[in-house]
Amino acid sequence: MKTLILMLFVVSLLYSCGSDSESAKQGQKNGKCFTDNTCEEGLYCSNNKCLVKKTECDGVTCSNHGVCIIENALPKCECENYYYADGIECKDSPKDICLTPSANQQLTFADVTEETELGKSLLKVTGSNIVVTDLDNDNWPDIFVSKGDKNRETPETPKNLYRLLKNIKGLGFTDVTWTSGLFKTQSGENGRVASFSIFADINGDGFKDAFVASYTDSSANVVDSSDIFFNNGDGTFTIQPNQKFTTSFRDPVASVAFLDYNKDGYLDIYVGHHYSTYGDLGSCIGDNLFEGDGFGLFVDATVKANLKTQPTTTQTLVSGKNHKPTWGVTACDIDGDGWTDLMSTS
Ligand SMILES: [Ca+2]
Ligand SMILES: [Ca+2]
Ligand SMILES: [Ca+2]
Ligand SMILES: [Ca+2]
Repeated sequence: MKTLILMLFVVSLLYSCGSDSESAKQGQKNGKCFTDNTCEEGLYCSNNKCLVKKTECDGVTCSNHGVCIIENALPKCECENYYYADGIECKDSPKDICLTPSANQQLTFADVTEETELGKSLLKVTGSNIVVTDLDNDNWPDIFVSKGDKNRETPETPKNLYRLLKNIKGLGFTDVTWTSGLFKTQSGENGRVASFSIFADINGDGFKDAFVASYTDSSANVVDSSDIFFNNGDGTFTIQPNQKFTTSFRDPVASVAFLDYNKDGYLDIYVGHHYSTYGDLGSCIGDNLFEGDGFGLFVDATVKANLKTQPTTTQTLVSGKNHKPTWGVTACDIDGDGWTDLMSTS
């Protein structure tokens, strides 16, 4: 009988030892983590111990610079100031949009204007505005250049006010100004006021759409609206129904920036307005922020975003809250808190 009890004790000891060694295996529940601080699927590593995930945020450290929240059933980091969320990490450098090449970067440039034929027939625009962007997603950057003029140009009356140039796989450029649809008016004619343009994918189809600005102050002979154009997916564009991007009859839009100010995933537009009558501070109408719905519709959110300025009076001049003639605007997360900031210069 004593022998049987001893045997049972040994068997039970062996069993419990075996059970302990199973649970202690690396990567398993309650075991140590693998050497790269991971565990088997469904588990996460905490203090070198593998624990069962109860929520999607378990195991998400946000690089120890933020907190994990669950949004649409997925983990997401809300990061501290000076950090931004990249997946489930909080990174400590500014987004690329705020970076410029460092001074010690050895960049060299060669003049290829003639070689690419830009110096010959293609580019006679005495342009002050240039945008380089890939309009047809062929990975070759295309060029929009404009003079910033207040007049219309048509195919029949060329004035070299603007040109859209498609990159031919690095071999040169071809003029697609009149075939692109980007210079059509609301009435469908080819040739509009196109003082400058900026590009971004407004409707999320992967192709860059355009905001074509019409700078038409009191000296302009013709008034075109500033308009949204959707990219058809091949570098041609379709004008969208007119929306008022101004609060006055004239639309002296001097500079524009796309941003997502409220982080709803839909691009918004900040529009900087110059003088309505050049030199007359009283003619300024102030900048406006327009909130986008992702489908091309924008509504004025200037007041809602506390960006409203006032007509020029002695009081508003002193407080600095008067409408000013804006020359340039830009949008960028200056302080790295994840919220895009604005700069408007006058
Ligand atoms: Ca291209
Ligand atoms: Ca698009
Ligand atoms: Ca938005
Ligand atoms: Ca910010």
